[in-house]
Amino acid sequence: MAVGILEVFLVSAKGLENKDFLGNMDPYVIIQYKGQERESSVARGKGSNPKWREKFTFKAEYPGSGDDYKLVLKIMDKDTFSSDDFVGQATIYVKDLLAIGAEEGNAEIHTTKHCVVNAENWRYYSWCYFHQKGM
Ligand SMILES: [Ca+2]
Repeated sequence: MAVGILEVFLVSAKGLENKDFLGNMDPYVIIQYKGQERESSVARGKGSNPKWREKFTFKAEYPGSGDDYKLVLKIMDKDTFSSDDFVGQATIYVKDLLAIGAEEGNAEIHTTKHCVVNAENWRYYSWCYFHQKGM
């Protein structure tokens, strides 16, 4: 079994539906991988086209338990006086990335567009990298 670090570079999103009725929304992203959760900073007032440019790391194993090798990214709108609104969700499947990383020591998915559920034109960009510990 290969044990390593899965890195996700959260780049930007485009064409999100604006969920804030007062003006431009304040998008942030909750990233989940196999029970681990990370949260991005809030792109205050950036509305439909936020940029984050932040890197997150997760512990990853291949082959690990279960077959759900996926990163789930929930895009939310931060609200001050009410609970945050759900904007959209994207899933990145990393099984191939981990499999190649386990074989070669490391592997990369270059910056890629991912569809955000609920609408065709929503796009989310990210970059993923997996490297084994000790390599
Ligand atoms: Ca807001």
